[in-house]
Amino acid sequence: MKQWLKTIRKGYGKKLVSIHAWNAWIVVILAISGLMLIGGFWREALGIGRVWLKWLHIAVGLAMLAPVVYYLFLASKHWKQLRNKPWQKANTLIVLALLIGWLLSGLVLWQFKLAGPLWSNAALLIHDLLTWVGLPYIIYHSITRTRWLKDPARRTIQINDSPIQMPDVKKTASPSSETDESVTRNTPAAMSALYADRSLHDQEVRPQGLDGNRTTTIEKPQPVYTRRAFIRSAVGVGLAVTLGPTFVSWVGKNLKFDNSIDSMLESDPNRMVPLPQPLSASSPPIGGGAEGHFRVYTVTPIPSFSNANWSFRIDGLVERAQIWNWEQFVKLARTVQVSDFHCVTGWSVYKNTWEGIPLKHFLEKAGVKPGAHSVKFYSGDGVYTDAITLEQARMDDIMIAVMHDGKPIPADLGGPVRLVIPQMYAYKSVKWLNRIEIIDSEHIGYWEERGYDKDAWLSGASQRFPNISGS
Ligand SMILES: Nc1nc2c(c(=O)[nH]1)N[C@H]1C(S)=C(S)[C@@H](COP(=O)(O)O)O[C@H]1N2
Ligand SMILES: [Mo]
Repeated sequence: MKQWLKTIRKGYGKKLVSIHAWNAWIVVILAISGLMLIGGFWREALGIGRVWLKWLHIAVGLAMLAPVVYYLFLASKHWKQLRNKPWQKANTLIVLALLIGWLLSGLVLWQFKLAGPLWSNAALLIHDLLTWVGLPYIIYHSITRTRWLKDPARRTIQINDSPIQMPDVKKTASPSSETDESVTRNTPAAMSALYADRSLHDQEVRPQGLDGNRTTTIEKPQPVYTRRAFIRSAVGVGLAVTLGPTFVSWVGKNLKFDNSIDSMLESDPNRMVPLPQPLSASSPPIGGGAEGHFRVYTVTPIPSFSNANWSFRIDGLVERAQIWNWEQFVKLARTVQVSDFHCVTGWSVYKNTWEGIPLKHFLEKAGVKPGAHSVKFYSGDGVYTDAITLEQARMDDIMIAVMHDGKPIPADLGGPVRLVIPQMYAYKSVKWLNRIEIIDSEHIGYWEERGYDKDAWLSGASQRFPNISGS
């Protein structure tokens, strides 16, 4: 074991450098793919590519295990090198905590079915939080530390300035001490695509005293400090402007500032008349009010409807195909039920009080013909579809929902009418539902065509509330 550790630590400085460089690239790939996975824009634009991107993100995320574990073997030695460098120590700890936090929460998100919704929720929150705190931190550090931001003219002077340069270069040549030193200095800057380049030219950079806390050999008085200060603040402002709004909206969503369903309703583009009136079980909602926040997911621009362009129909293998306009549809008898809502990406909304028409009622009214195999659901967005088997469709708690917690469903969340299948992951719950078709074969839904599991059963989640019939 000791012998083995020794072999591992051999060439310690160089190893740290290459760990750092590898890790920098891994973080770059993870950051880009991760941000694309979060972004609503890319959700729309990528289509099937999103599923590949997700696998790439997972695979590269797992690959991050290698440099992190490798580093942990070298950590004690590295730590000694950092003795007198509290800032670098703090920095190393922060970066390590970030990487390990991302790794662990990412593992849970990857295995969301095993983990169950509670763990996935926590993991997603942590994963996001680390991203919005950690990513700006890492970007800031790598940018303010990369060489291309420094004055090239000055660099040239340094290189040609042999009397100054000499002692350093010599030091570099001595194997253990210098390599370790340079690494110590570089490690904290967690990510930099240019890192490898930087370490190559390490000795020319050295005298510039990159870190305030580093005691360097000779330092010429330079106006560059103000320049660097300028660049730092410019980068800071740039980051604040670009990442800030997303961060703020993320905080807002999670701390319930503004993405309340009420505010969605206030600016709701749907114009349905009359509005549905809640049953007594809906208002106040028997579930006590939903806990958690819906993330608005859509693969198309959010459609909007009015009485003029909305209708609802059931057709296909049925005895009595039927079509309703809105005035007729709001008169259909509704029931109320409470259920949890789980997305495969890790978030959930608990205790939703839905009011609507059980799917079963539609099937009975229409009369399913023999030979029917599946029930296909169409979205009014013209793109999204999904299906379940006829047997599944007979479950009591599948609902064509019209109201949520006693209010109309806003367009953002699939209103005026959306499907709710409480015992399956939410990608089955088609938004802007406007057509049910009974078909004689199976149908592969939008996300299933793009890699999602056809089997969307919630395993970890047991229904916490029995179905409740409205009155
Ligand atoms: N028409 C349509 N329905 C949809 C989706 C969609 O993109 N378009 N996304 C599904 C997914 S993956 C989830 S998690 C839920 C999200 O519902 P919400 O946007 O109301 O939070 O809607 C489902 N139904
Ligand atoms: Mo989802």
